[in-house]
Amino acid sequence: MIDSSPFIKALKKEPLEIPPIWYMRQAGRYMPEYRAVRSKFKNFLDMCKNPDVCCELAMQPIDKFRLDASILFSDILTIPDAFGLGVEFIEGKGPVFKNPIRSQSDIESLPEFNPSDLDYVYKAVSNIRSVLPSHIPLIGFCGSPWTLAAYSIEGGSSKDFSFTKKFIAENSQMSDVFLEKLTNACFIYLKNQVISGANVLQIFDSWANLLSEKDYYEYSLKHINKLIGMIKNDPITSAIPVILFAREPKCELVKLADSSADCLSLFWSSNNVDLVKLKSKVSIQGNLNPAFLLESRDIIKKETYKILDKYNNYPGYIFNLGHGITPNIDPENIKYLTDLVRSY
Ligand code: 1CP
Repeated sequence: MIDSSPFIKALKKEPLEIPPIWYMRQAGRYMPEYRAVRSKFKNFLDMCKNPDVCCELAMQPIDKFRLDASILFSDILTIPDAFGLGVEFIEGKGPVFKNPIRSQSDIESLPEFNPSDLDYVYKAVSNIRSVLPSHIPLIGFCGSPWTLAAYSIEGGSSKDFSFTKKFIAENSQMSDVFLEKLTNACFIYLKNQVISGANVLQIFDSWANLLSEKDYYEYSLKHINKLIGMIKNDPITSAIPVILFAREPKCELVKLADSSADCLSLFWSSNNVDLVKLKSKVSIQGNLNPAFLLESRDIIKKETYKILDKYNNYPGYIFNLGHGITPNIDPENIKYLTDLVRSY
């Protein structure tokens, strides 16, 4: 049933008449239904720790827009939280870590990752899978080791992550140890999501843009390659398609395609994509700039058609945004966009 869904077919690079559609951050603050549930929780992570609520939130955009894929409702920062770094989301400030990584000894003394600390996530996956129509695939996800390390070292979000950059330059070897620990944790975490019912996996390298090309290979892509290698070599996860999202990496996209990811999710500024080089390797997902959804319907249409014209003949193309839906976007525009793509 799942294998014949348009989304899975696209991930296997099969050409389709109409591209499957889903949206990064399809569940979130732009939806009044989400805000109603969110208002009952002070700390965002407490909400993520409630599998019934996660199930309800994951289903909201599916029920409202009849999308072709569902994504687990959770966050990438569950792993640093499980390592004891004390993640909290503070209104207007974003994530704040009580115990960030500040020294080599903080890395040495990290507790062993205990996968069962994230049982609440696996339970959310199985709850969502049990209510999701059987033909709609469920995407499980994690942050890339590098992106998780950046938040953990910085102690939260930042414009330029300058503390993190200085830390890795001064503690290169120990940073590698930390990245290894995160890579192994990501694998076990994703494997448990698959055991619980995830049909597809996406890795978010949201801070790929912070690194020079050389450092990107060393601190991020090397570990992503290892993570996807583990997924592709484990009998439980080997058949699960993997999508890689990297925000403006400084290397050529074909280098990401060589990671053995099945699909590249393109950031909205990735315009000069060498489709010929990518064609035999990966399917493509993306990449309308979410900011266009704040514009008039005419502009939304024009910009959407530009994307569809470009990727129309690419085998295994999946329509998505080039980053997440922002809280200021009108849900009616998501409906308009979805209809637009389906009637193209
Ligand atoms: O207060 C609120 O309501 C919290 C808003 C929110 C939501 C809805 C956060 C806080 N996370 C999420 C859910 C979420 N996050 C999902 C599932 C929902 C869906 O996609 O439908 C997913 C897949 C994520 C992934 C995530 N979290 C990423 C990777 C994708 C990306 O945007 O690049 C990242 C970077 C995060 C970290 C994060 N989570 C939340 C915040 C405010 C942040 C920090 C963002 C920053 O550094 O600016």
